[in-house]
Amino acid sequence: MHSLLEAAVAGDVRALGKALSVIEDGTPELNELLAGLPNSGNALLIGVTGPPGVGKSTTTGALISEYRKQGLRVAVLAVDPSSPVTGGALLGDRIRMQEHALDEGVFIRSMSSRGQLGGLSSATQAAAKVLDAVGFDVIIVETVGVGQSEVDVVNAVDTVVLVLAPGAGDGVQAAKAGILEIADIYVVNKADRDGAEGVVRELRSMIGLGSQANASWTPEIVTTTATTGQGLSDLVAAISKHHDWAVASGDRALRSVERAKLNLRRAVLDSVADQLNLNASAFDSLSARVASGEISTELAVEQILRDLSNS
Ligand SMILES: Nc1nc2c(ncn2[C@@H]2O[C@H](COP(=O)(O)OP(=O)(O)O)[C@@H](O)[C@H]2O)c(=O)[nH]1
Ligand SMILES: [Mg+2]
Repeated sequence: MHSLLEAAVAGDVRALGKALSVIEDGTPELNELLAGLPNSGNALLIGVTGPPGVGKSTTTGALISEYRKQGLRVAVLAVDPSSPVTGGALLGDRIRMQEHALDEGVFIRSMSSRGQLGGLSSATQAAAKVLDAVGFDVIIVETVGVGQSEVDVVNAVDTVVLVLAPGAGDGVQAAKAGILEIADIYVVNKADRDGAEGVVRELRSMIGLGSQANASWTPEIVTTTATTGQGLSDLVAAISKHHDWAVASGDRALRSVERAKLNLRRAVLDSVADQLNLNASAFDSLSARVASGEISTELAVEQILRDLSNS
């Protein structure tokens, strides 16, 4: 693994692909190895999320073009939380980004989570860390839909772009999934279609109603037609603006501490669960004593924690 990472950092694309597969599989040594990676933390880490069909992949493809014009190297992680195997949706995504397939400054990869502790969110963070170390300037994480897993995945990025389009109930769907509140930038795509103005209005009122967690950043609404590239330079500008704000305000640092907290909590809980499974017979007999009323649940917990710290 270590030599894989070294080769990847040195520019070996196949080694990079293999390293990302190892991340997906989630080996226990992974975290240690990742900790040794040169981490510039300079990459622009963008999450693109939103309901299926609104144009996330088309927008991502258009973003690649914009950043390539600036001479930046771009990596895309197309993340599918629902399926352990690469699904049809991701196949379509790849086709929509195919014009970039032969560009050496572009790396596109589908990702799922097969065994990673902490699930897709940590797998995505680990992959982003590797891509950053390899020297990509922009890392775009595209998710397939809206749901809790998407919320987890967007927690792994610095700037969250929520894409919506004219159509039945998209905004409502995103609101229900809890994604509306965590977006930094709203894209109303398919501006060439009727109804885009309505979505902008709907968004304005939804944003206005919700109390914004971070008052010093006012989420931007950008209107695009991803298929023609119209509005894409506005989106790039909005992303830069958010990035600059996040760095200057300390929000970027704050998010990375929040991320570490979440990962740590999850790792601790996973580790305790593993230990309980290892000591199943002791756990069973404690449970029996709680059931008979011999000891309270609270006392049993204390004993378990004491045993864990002694083991
Ligand atoms: N009319 C129109 N169609 C678009 C636009 N952007 C994407 N599409 C089309 O919408 C469909 C779904 O796009 P895709 O990028 O795969 O959506 P995703 O599921 O959110 O990734 C495709 O047929 C795109 O060509 C747009 O700005 N205008
Ligand atoms: Mg897509």
